[in-house]
Amino acid sequence: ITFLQNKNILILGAGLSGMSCARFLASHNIHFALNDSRESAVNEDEFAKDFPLSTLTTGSWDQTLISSAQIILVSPGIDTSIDEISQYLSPNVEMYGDIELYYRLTQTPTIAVTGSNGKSTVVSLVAHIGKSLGLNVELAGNIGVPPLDIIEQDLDMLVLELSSFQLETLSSMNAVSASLLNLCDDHLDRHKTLENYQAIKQRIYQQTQCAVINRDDSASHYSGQTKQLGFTANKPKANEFGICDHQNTPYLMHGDTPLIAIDDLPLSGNHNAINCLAALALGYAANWPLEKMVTALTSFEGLPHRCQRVPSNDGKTWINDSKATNVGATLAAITGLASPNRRLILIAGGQGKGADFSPLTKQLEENVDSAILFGEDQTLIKAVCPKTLDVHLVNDLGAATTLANELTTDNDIVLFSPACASFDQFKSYIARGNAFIKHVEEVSQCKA
Ligand code: UMA
Ligand code: ADP
Repeated sequence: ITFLQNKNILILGAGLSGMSCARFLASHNIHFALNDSRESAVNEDEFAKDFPLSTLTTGSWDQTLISSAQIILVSPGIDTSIDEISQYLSPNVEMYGDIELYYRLTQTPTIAVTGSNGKSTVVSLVAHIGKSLGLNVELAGNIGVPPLDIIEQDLDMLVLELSSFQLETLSSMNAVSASLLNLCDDHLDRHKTLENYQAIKQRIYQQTQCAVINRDDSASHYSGQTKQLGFTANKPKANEFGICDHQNTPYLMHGDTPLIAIDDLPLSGNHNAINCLAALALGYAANWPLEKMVTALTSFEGLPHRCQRVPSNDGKTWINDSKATNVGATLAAITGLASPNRRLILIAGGQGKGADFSPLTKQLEENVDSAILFGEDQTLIKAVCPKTLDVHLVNDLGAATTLANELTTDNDIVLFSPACASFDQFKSYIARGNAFIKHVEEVSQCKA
């Protein structure tokens, strides 16, 4: 901790990450300045009470604080390349995030996961498996728990979800195993190019003893010297994880050994079978017992807002996939739900974050009967819809749900998988998913 003492420390951002840094420093009697560009980011009286030795500045980025800081602890949501910050940084400043600080202070064994889609599902699966094995395991990172908040815990394993923003400032992690699950266009508004985004995600492999590779996605491959273990949706290599037919049913496999029928997994969709393989590979690389891990998979209940069925008694299947905030997630949902005998209506739209929507065209053509589009970037999605598709533009999610109800009858599937961020019309994907559930309750009751 001595490297933090007697330094000018500036925390940028007063959200979850920034406040965890503040609490940690205060618990060691180290004072700091906290700067948030938004007004009323924190309650000033509470701040003064909790951190009497430290200062709070809100409303704009403070040039004096930035230029005089020796250490800047930056929150993941803040783009430090903007002029208001970058041009005031001192040449000797050390700038990193809360997770880097955690690993400069502790050697907690870690399983780490990044990727465009499936991170939360895979880390939750790994944590569930670890707990089922009787281990002392905690989840942290992008899933919502800053690791500094649990630094005092003596864990058998920290299971860490890492966003590209968090990896950008991380270099001291030494994970037992780590995976870049997959990559598709996302966050290009900040990372500019897919190559740049991929290079940041690949940093995870430089900080692990075993790189867990998705053999089906070249962006997940790694050319470094680290030990590797692969997973694939096809026949696996010896000692790796994959999927094969066994007794005419698709099974998760370890090399030539069948592990469990995909139909016996509680999570539906091919992408979730792959998520299970990734979780098994990550645990296997940490020497967790395979047979017990497979048993643990069967009691995992899944996470809300990810291809989650919304209860209704109208004979239709309503699916809330509000967490699909990019094109890759929506493609996985359409592929997973498409059925030759049932009509599929897609509700999508929101903030596109600069993504290319054109990978949707083929799936829309093959598997979707109608598309209902709302939100800021609805016309960008409309532009990639095949000409033959029945497309409707509406103002908001309520209107989209009402129209979906009118367009459907018994046995049809309505998939709400937006392929976009929610921030144009909602506070978060959770608020958006909850709004959808409420709209479904209303419209399905109207008809009942
Ligand atoms: N802020 C400014 N100016 C800005 C941007 C932010 O002042 O231009 C301030 C905000 O007022 C706020 C603070 O910075 O007070 C917020 O910091 P933050 O946006 O980094 O958010 P945190 O609350 O610290 O949460 C972060 C992650 N947020 C982001 O990466 C945007 C959380 O991931 C994560 O759960 C948390 O750390 C704990 O690790 C959220 C997320 O949306 C869920 N992640 C993205 C995703 O999953 O797609 C990457
Ligand atoms: P993340 O934490 O990376 O956002 P989640 O597990 O929360 O991932 O899932 C986000 C979205 O991606 C959901 O819509 C989910 O159905 C979809 N998804 C989950 N796993 C995968 C995968 N392996 N490939 C593509 N999409 C996926």
